Amino acid sequence: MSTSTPHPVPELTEYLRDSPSNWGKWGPDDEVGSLNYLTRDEVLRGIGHVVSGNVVTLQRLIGDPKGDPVWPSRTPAVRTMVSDESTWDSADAPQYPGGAHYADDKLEAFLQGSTQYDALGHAWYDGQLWNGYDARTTIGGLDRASIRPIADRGIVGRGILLDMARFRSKAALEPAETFTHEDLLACAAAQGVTIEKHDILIIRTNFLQRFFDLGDAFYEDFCEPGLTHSTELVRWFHEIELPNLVTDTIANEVTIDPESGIALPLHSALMRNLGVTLTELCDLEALADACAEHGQYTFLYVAAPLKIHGATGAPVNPIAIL
Ligand code: UVW
Repeated sequence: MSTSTPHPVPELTEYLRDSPSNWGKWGPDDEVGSLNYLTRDEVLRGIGHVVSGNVVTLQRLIGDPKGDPVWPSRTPAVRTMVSDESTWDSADAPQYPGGAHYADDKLEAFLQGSTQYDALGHAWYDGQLWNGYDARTTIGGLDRASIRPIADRGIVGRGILLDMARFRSKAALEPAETFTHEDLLACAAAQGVTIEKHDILIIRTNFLQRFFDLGDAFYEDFCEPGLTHSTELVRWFHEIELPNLVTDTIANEVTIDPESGIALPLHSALMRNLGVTLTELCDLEALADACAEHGQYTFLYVAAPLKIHGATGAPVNPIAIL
């Protein structure tokens, strides 16, 4: 990963001192943060944007024969066959009345290793998670702000696709290429849509096409493109009461902030401080094509991450209904 910076890197505690916070807004026991903005009215608002009934799934294939892109310290999921027809070549094979055979398999996977929802307790600084929970509640499994309350709730609302790659007339954004909330607004205007309060923001970069084009060289000087931190950007997210940020990159923001040199500062400013839920590693290609074909960039967005006790995140196959 590229970590060279022109000056000493500030600590997040100092860097985000004046950053907005939603701690306490939904009570001392809240574990879903800004998803609280997705009320029943927001579900109905999302349904109001269904035009043709075209259903597009947004999950990346797990166990893709062409490879699974992952954050550099993680490894792709491994699926192992436990039983198949060859099992019955053995005299020890289980025998069921009637003679049925079956196939079984299992998956060993990082919960953040493919399309996933991050729990609000997934990332923190200064010894405290979302809503002020003690970071030591993460030891051995998340006692607070795990994925479970988010999975119990589900995520439904109006989705809006911002196709940054197409807006910049590129097949895909470049490594370390950045954009701001002003760029998102300009992209929306070019698409003929307006970002509204409580929208679920879905940003396409198509950066992961480079993984499939380059193979292992993809990880050299690893720095994904994405949103860059500024206090103005965080205030904008706060003002529009954004519940959920969804991208097709591994970590939702530029890997190393070019100005401060901090790694993933928006994980702290948005997830830890505002309670914004992050959804990563989506495959937005079919959605982008459908949106461009019909000039329709808003739709119903539905996601149900898996319910896993104490987990830091969970796989998901989000759905856009246009
Ligand atoms: C990291 O935790 C590094 O990234 P993500 O939020 O993508 O899981």
